[in-house]
Amino acid sequence: MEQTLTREHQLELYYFMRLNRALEERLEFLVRQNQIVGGLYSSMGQEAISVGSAYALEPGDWIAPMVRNIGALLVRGFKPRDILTQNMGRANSPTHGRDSASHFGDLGARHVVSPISMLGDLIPVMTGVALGARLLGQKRVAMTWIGDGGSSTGAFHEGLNLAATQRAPFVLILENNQWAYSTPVSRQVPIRDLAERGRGYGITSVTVDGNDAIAVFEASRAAVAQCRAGNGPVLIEAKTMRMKGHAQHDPAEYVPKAMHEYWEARDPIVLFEKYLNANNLWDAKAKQEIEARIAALVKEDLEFAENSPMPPPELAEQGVYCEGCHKIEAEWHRPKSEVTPPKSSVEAAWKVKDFGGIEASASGGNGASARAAAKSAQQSAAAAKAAPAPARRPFGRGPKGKRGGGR
Ligand SMILES: Cc1ncc(C[n+]2csc(CCOP(=O)(O)OP(=O)(O)O)c2C)c(N)n1
Ligand SMILES: [Mg+2]
Repeated sequence: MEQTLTREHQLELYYFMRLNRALEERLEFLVRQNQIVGGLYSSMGQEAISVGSAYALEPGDWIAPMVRNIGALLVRGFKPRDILTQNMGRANSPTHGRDSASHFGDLGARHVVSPISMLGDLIPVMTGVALGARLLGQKRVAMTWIGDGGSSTGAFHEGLNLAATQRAPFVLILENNQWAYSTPVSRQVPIRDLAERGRGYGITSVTVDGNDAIAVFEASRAAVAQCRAGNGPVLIEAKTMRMKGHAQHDPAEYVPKAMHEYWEARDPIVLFEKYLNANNLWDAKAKQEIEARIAALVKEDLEFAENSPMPPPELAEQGVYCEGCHKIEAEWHRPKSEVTPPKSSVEAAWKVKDFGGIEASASGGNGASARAAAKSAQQSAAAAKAAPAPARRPFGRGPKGKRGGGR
């Protein structure tokens, strides 16, 4: 595939992945120091997915991260101090201490919709965001992430079907990290490649190595371009591994040792370092500079977070309902008259060519196979007629001829 990233871009990808990991390593220490409010859901080993996919978007596009997508938040411009204060429940965190983990967003400049805990629900929501942007005449793409487990929820399937039928400019990154709590993919879904789920809805669906940041970026870039050209949506299955337990409380002893080792040898950051070396994109000095920059930033922001106050108790009763705290206003990029009645109720712009019958469709199709299918259906109907009818008890009668208990 055509290489679209400059050396600076590639070093920036590395920087975000390393910052993602450095932050989560620090958060793990903070859990042990009892400084974290709520659970900590590590994305260790999955950094290439959050960073590589979010990096393919333009500033005006929309994202909705899940808990393992700190990397996407960093790409979107959030600072380590936002993530640290948020996880530590401090008054100056993005949610002012009201919520934890990466449960925050920014409907303003950064275009980040907050996560929804109910798995799958972000799919119809972000499809709606994508459709809303299209209605306003904006050329914007919406992206969210889902796990292998989350891909079995009803909302996943309903949302994806809506996105497909509306050709929404929507990109779904399906992080197949092999586990949903303690359930392996093989015990949850009867298929190996979860991209099949998107194909079932007629959506462009691809599978990529989720531990290869460039592969994730390139697949996402192509998906975003397809959406922007009006030919979306796209599902990208990124194969990876959840390298820690579900959250900090879970030692994940159910994970086979050999499986863990298999993925350990494919660490996305180590792989990317090898790639940068092999392509002479950096040297020891450049690596050292990035490491020093990250260490200084995390240290400074950790001090900031540790010195930040806890929220005052009375804050809990404020801001439950919107009290003019943010202005939500449509940003029209097309004349409103174009989409307001009576124009919206004009004659349908589409044509129905396939009437859906078993015979060859009006738009063409394989007439021979349709006729064969019709013939075989007729034959089974005739065979069913010839077979003796099964013995049946009269409806509503119990074993001794009394009336049954009803239905
Ligand atoms: C609709 C719904 N059902 C159940 C849960 C509880 N739950 C939270 S995380 C999780 C496992 C998710 O697994 P997966 O989607 O593979 O994501 P991963 O944790 O591997 O990133 C479950 C069942 C939930 N949040 N929402
Ligand atoms: Mg999973």
